[in-house]
Amino acid sequence: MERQRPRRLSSQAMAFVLAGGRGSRLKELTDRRAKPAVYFGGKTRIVDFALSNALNSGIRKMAIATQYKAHSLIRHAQRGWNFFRAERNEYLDILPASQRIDEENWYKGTADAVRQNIDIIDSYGVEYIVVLAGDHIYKMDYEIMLEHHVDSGAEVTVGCLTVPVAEATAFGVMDIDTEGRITSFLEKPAKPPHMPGDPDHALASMGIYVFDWKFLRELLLEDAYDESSSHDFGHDLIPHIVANGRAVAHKFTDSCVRSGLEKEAYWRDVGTIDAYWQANIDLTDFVPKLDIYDRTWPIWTYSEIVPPAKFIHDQEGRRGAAISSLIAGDSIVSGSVVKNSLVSTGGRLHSFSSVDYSVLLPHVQVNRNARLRNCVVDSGVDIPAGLVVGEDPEEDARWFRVTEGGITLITRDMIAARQASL
Ligand code: ADQ
Ligand code: ADP
Repeated sequence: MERQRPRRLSSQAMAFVLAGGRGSRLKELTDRRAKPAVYFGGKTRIVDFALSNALNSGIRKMAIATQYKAHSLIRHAQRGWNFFRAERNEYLDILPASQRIDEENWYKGTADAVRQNIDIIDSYGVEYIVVLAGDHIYKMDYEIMLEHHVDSGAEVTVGCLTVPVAEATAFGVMDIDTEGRITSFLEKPAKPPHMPGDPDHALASMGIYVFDWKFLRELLLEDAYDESSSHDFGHDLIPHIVANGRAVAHKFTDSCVRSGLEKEAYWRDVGTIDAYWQANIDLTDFVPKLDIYDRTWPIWTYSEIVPPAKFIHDQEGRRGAAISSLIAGDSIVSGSVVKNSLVSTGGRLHSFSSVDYSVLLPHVQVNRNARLRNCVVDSGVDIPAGLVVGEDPEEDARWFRVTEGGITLITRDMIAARQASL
């Protein structure tokens, strides 16, 4: 009988999570926090997916490179990801830009974020480095990607998936040969090449990479002296290895099938308000493609210890109810009806209000007679009594941000501006 390969590569690997980008297409949701710190799924934040994947894959050494508006992210990591113990050879380091060695510089690019921390990575004593983006929603077992990397003898293994050609301008797009070796790599091409025999799809990089640390270390030191380089993985390092070395593609779908994690591969960038809203609302499906209830692959987070969500009749006897919705702890739904929505921790929904197809971040208050439809409501917003959003786009656009897809983003500042004008 064939014996199972022991799970071991992850114990020789570290995860380096890139969490420095702003994610400006999320508009006012990232005015005060970096995209990885944005809440997702009622309790978690976006970065929890990459970190949980690493943890569940068996990786016990991690670093998070932060830069833009890092406070909310750092606070979250300190509160939620503080269980790594040096005594057990486990580490989680938060690496803010401009506070390293004697450099004055911020991270010039994603590769520079790794380069400026070479000494810390050296101290972990690992063979492999798994470079991750802190801003994607998906479940993935990186052990399988590490095995593929070692078995194929690649210098870099790039996670990839198929995307519609029209969307491929936002990605690194590659061609591969029959063995999966990457033969060309174009970062965000204006006219993306399609896959052979499939004019509608392109093979896109997920922006996640596995390297032998020794190999990457050398390359980063060379890159640092290259004045033509923007010190970015997608723009500089990956195309360089494709042209001069051995880069191999690791297909996300195949990886999912092998790990048995999801019935259907699910990966989202949630880079825009529309995509962010949709991925959250996807969780309200009868059988969502992304299973956050899988106890074999928990998505870990920081969460306050709070009382359970409560649903009550109001004093006039109107029922407080939620249907096809995710309601986090410390929420009170009193004489209000919630449908196909997410209410994060500490939601307070009052009588005669309704919430449909909306994503409420923590501590949102919806006062009496307010109606919300197709909204994303930022944390701490107090929705005034009687406010109706999602029924008259022109009126909504006077105060709030209405997206092309018809989703309305509401923040504290927007509500304050509206109230001040009344
Ligand atoms: P993008 O996502 O556009 O493309 P980028 O903006 O560099 O690339 O962001 C990648 C990750 O690095 C994000 O998590 C971001 O927060 C972080 N980041 C950005 N600048 C940083 C800096 N200076 N310091 C630290 N962290 C930083 C990349 C690849 C593409 C690939 C897509 C997939 O370049 O080839 O297709 O990801 O989404
Ligand atoms: P979180 O992202 O943890 O929900 P908040 O939404 O409360 O945190 O705040 C996001 C970030 O904005 C935090 O870094 C917080 O310190 C900061 N912040 C909150 N309120 C204000 C404010 N009125 N002015 C400036 N910064 C603020």
